[in-house]
Amino acid sequence: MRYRPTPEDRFSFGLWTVGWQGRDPFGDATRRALDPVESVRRLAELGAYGVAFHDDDLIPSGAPETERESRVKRFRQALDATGLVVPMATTNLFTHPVFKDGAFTANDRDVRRYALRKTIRNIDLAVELGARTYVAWGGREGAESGAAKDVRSALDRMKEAFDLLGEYVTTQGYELRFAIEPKPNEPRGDILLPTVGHALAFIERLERPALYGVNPEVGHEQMAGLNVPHGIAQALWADKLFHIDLNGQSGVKYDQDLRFGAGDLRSAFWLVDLLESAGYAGPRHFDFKPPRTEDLDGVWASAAGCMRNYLILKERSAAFRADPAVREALRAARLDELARPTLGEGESLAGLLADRTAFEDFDAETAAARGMAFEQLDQLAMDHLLGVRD
Ligand SMILES: [Mn+2]
Repeated sequence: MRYRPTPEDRFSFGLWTVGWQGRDPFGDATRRALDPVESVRRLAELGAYGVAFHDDDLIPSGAPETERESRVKRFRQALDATGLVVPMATTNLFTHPVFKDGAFTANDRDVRRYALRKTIRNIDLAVELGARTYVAWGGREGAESGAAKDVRSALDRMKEAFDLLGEYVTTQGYELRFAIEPKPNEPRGDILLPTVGHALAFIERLERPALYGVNPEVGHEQMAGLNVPHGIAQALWADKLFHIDLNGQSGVKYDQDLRFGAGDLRSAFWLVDLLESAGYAGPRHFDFKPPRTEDLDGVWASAAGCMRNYLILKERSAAFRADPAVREALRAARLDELARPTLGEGESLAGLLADRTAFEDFDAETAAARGMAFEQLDQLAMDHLLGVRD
């Protein structure tokens, strides 16, 4: 069947996505709680290959050790029975009121120490279940007012936390890398490390930068008004795209977490085109929330829609790249020129400075008059996206 997902597509879902009960700031839950075992079974049936979890998705906060063990055992049995894997896990550092001022950057030192211990405890479980990526979304690392958070001190504490986590996985010999997830706001008024660019710059200040990458979420970058494929491309360029959260968002507004392909469809098309052409090998992870209007049938329809839309866009992108008219349009738009180094082979800065054709004799008026032919190229993309190109 066309657009039928298989484990080779590496689609994964968080337990918190299909398991979201529809509680929002204005209304109560509209759906019953889902047993993680049921989610694993349904996701496997739909063609997913992986499932991700926060510690608290699997084990309620404060549960006694015996309950923890039995819940982990049931979950592991469901994984074994379905063949689903756990590529990634993360920590809930935002639901319990103790995290109201953040976790790694909470002003209260005892809260920071508790957050680190909670994270390390779940890292052990993540590794035990086979995860190779540990996502860090601080959630409430931020502020609503100016003097409440000394951002430079908070970044010192954030660095301290990540350096300690890096030391922990290194000394344990774990093959686990961290993926920092940026978000500009919500639930805090402003959140630290708000965009992919902020996170990439932060990582270079850590003691073991190779251990850390980013986990960009489509909607989060759009909430900041940014071009998602551009941010992802820079993460790929820096060799830091360790994981990705795919979903849908319509512009700068609250975090919509729509299914992938809903919201900004053109951005989704260029994102799939980028991931596939760059050879991104990690999980295609969906971090979405089936709208609270839906019953459980709607939840599974929404999850299936995420994967179906990815596969449709993958097919559309491949058709776009294979079209001879597109190849010609790419040449007309001089993408081949962009791929050429600005200096000639073996040429040095001195060569550039000595080259009169580069400046003194350069005819800027003629160069300025050249059309870039981008509109024709973009219309071809539109035709392929809409499926109207023969
Ligand atoms: Mn989101």
